[in-house]
Parts: sequence; C-alpha cells; structure tokens
Amino acid sequence: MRVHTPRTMRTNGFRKSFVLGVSVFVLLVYLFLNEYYHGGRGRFADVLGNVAPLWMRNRTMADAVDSEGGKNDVNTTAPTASATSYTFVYTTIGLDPQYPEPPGDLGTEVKIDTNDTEVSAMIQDGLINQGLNQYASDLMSVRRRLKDVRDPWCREPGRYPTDLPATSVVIIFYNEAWSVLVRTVHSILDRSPANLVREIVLVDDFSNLPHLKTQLEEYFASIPKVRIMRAPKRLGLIRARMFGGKSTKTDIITYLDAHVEVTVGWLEALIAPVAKNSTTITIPTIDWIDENNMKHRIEHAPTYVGAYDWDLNFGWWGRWSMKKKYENKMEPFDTPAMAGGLFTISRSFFERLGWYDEGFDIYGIENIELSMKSWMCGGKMVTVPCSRVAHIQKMGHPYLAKESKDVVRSNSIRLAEVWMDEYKGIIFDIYGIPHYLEEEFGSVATRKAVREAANCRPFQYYLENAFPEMHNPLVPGAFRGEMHNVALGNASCLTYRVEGNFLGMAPCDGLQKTQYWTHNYYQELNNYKNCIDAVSERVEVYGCHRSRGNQAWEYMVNTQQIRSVKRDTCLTLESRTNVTVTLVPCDASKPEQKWSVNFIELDVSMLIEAQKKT
Ligand SMILES: [Mn+2]
Repeated sequence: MRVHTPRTMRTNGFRKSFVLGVSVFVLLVYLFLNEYYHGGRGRFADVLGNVAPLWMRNRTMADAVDSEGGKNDVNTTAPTASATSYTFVYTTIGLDPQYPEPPGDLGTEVKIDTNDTEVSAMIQDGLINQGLNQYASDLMSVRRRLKDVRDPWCREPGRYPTDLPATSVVIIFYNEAWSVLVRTVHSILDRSPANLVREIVLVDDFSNLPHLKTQLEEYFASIPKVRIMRAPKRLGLIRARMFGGKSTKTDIITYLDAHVEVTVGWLEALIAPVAKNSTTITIPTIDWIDENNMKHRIEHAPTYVGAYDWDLNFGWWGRWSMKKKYENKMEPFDTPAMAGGLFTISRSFFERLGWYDEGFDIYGIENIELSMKSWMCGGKMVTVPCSRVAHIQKMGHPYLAKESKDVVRSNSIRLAEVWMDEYKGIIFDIYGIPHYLEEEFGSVATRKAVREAANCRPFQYYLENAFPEMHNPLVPGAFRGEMHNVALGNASCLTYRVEGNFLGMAPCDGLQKTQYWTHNYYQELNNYKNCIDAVSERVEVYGCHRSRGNQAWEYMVNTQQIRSVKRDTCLTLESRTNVTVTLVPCDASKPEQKWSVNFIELDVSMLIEAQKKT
C-alpha cells in the first residue's frame, strides 16, 4: 500500500500518526463487527440491524471484484478513510474447530464428514425434501464469495453504458430452504451495482415452512430494497411470476429462481441488450451449483444453448450444433429457448406478449411459450455469455412433488393450439389426439386474441429464423387418422377400447375417438396416449412411453406394411377371426399386412436443409 512519499520528517510524522489513528479506529470497528458477525455468516444480522447489511455489502462488492485474490485475506477499503486500507479476514479460523475454513468459500465444495451417521441422515433429509444438500448449504455463509468467472472481454472498461436503467428483480419461492433463499438475495445485493436494482421482490407462493414467514420479514426488514409478497393461495410458478412481475414499477424486470447465486457483472450484461432494444429478452449463462456439495461448477455452461425437442421438454444443446456462428463468442447470441426461471425482459414487451397463458398450470412449457412468442412477435431471445448466474439444479421437481395432473400435457396442447399453426399437429400426434379438446384443456380464445393484437408472425418464421436446428418431426410414413386393413377395406377400422382392453377391427364410426391413430415423432402407434406395444408375437396396448423399444413402429411406404422395430415382424390382421391383430414375419404379398392410412403433409424443408448443412 503506497500512501505517501514524505519530503520532510514533520509531515511524515503527522501522516504517520493520522494513518495510525484511522487504522486503529477501523480495526476497532472491524473487531466489533467481527465479534457479532462471525465472519459474515449472518448469525447476528438482526442484532446489527441496518449497519451490517450496508457494511457487508461494501465488503462483498470489493471481494467480488478482487475475487482472484487470496482465499482468506481480502483487502478492502474502509468507507470512512479512503486513503487508508485495512484487511478484513474472511475466515472462521478459531471459531469452529470442525470447520477451520469457511465452508464453500469461493465456490469450493463443502466437505462433510459422512462417517457421522446423524449428519448423513440430515443430508438425506435435505436431498429428499429440498432436492439439494441443505446441510451443506446451511454450513455456508449466506454471503459466500464466488469468483468472477467472466471472460476478460466482459470486464473491459466501458463494456456497458453508464446510464443503464434499473430493474426490479422478481424471485418466486415455494418452501425454499432458508440459507438457499437468503443467499440468493445477498448475492444480488452484494454483486450488483446498487443503482441498477430498484427492488428485489420475493413472491411467496403459499409456502408453509415457518422460516419463510415472520422470520423472513424480520430478517429483511432492515433492507428496504427487499419487498416480500404473499400469494393469496397457491398460484404455481407461472402465475406467481405474473403476480410478482405485475407489481413492479420499473420498465425492466429480471426474474431469478430462489436458489441461485449471481456473480459480479451479471446484471449489467443482462440489462444492456434490453435497454438497447426492448423486444430482446436476455438469459444469463447458467452455471451449476452441485446440489450434492454446493460446488460452483463453471466449466460446462458456456458451451451450451437452450433448446428442446418436439416433446417441448427443454434441454441443453451444444453451441456448436447451432447454425449461426459468432466471431466473438462473448457477444449475446440468438437462442431458441430459455430454461424458464432466469431472464430479463422489458415489462411493456412482456405485457404485449400477454405475459404467460393464465391457463397454464403450475410449471412447465411457459418457458417454451415465451421463447416462441418473443421471436414471433417482433423480438428475439439471446443468451448473454458475460452474465454468469450459478443455479442449483435440484433433484426432481420439489415444486411439482404433490401434483397429480399431467400439467406438461395440458400446457403443451394449449401452447400448440395458440402458437404453432399447422405444426401443432406434431404435438397433438405425440398425445394421440386429433384436435384441440376445449372441454379438457379450456378455452384459448383470449390467448389467440393476444397473438392477433401483437401482430405476430407465423410459427414457420420461428422455425426458419430461431430454430432451424429443430429435428425433422416427420418419421417416414408419418400418418394420422383411421387405420384400414387392405384385406377388409375402408369400412373397417383398427379400434382400441379401454373397456375390455380391446384392440382389433370394428366398423368405422368416424368419431375420431377409439379409431384415431397417430404414427408420430416417437414412431408410436398412438391413440390418446395408448400405444400399440409389441410384447412378443402378441400385440397389446400400454400407456405410451416415448422410449421406442416395444412401441417403435416403421411404416414401410412402398409396401404399406407396419413393422415392429424391436421384433422385426409385421402388424397383421388374423384371417382366422378377421378381427384381431398379431405379429408375424413380414411378407409384402399378404394383404393382411397392408394398412392404408393418411400421410401427414407438412413443410419441414427448412429443418431438413439445416440438418444437411451441419
Ligand atoms: Mn431452478
């Protein structure tokens, strides 16, 4: 530390005693705070009231900027004496012989003695109830430090405009573990420019864990930026996001999950593209906090991009599989889909897009809906490599644990009906239904009105411009409708009746119920989620599983035969009964093996073209 270059002994002596005095004062302040604060673990935050959050915030911002520094010693500047610095020792050394180093500090894994059976039992509880190692999380500081893991390009001076608008950060929680939720909030306060965070809105989706009630209010009472909202009843993640988002006053809304830790620079990078263009939605690069030991794992996320398959189930694809190439890999890049929980959006754009479909239940598919409509309605979605947010990928879906309804099916079908034009048939085929069933999935009239009012482009535009890497949905001989056997003619239809578990030929009724079949993306023969299954030489009907195997069929277009991929035998009308069907060796000369069907006509040329090029 270079404070001065003295010219005379007198000024040198004066400065020395001044520096000494300030240092002693700062040391006393530090000792006082450390006494109560125990190395920033938040144990006595209520005692410290207003003082600790402000002071701790300064410290942790400095930590984050200087995160390459030593593990335990961090130099920072005392707020009262800018020319003098002191050392804050971030450590619990001497405080707890069991944990001589701060657990999880700088993103390291939390090491726990698993020979202790009581501890092991507690860890198991956390894994079951929270989908993560809550014991490890509870051991860590709620202000644990994380490294600045950005590429140097992101850190260059002047990378972002200085006049970025502020955002409201909206976080939905449902029975989240205390340390996990509180750490999420502290990471935002500690590692975001204060002027860019207007408020942090915590939306309680009708939790019942007691620490999320009075205790939470009291803990954050001293931080005015944190506002807690309580849903009047269980809303589900999707409606809770709207509930929180609509309560904000800023033009820009940033959504986060309640189990993340942001890293320095995350927010500027997310806000900048939205500030520049209000129809852009930004997604951070989502690093992984290992749910087993809370380790901050940063090696994989930058190589992935959000996408999905025709089941509309979100997944991570390699960036290398994308058609659009970027010279500078640190620039925000076009993205077909978001994972759902973490993004920044202009409030007015979100409003124009009709927020989310209120008919969506709980969780799932809303991320795909927003992805599609951002592109279709005059905007786009980008992933921001310079914004790094660490997220705990929980085991299972604790949020969904008690739900019996197949929400993904219902939400998928609503989405398809409103947004996917002629391609919606692909989704319907996967569920084995002929068309939208209003009595089952509810009305979508208001959603169609949203699309109309926002003047959105066709779904084909989305495929061509945002997601040409999407797989070709049409298997060879893909069909939907009635299945006629050539030996019997078109008045006889393959029929499945749940009552009596009957599969066989019956007079056609034209009702599109028991006689409606799809040969879909998963190669199934699917009637309302009942699939023909090649058990052996017998065929039976089971619930569809999309895993192919016994339920994978190949329609041979030239011979009209339907072959079991697993058994290499053909679906055949038994001439003994002229009703039942069976599996026998394929023989293209037998009319009992020929099925006449209606092939699907759909333009998928843009998908096939894209696949040829990559
Ligand atoms: Mn999550």
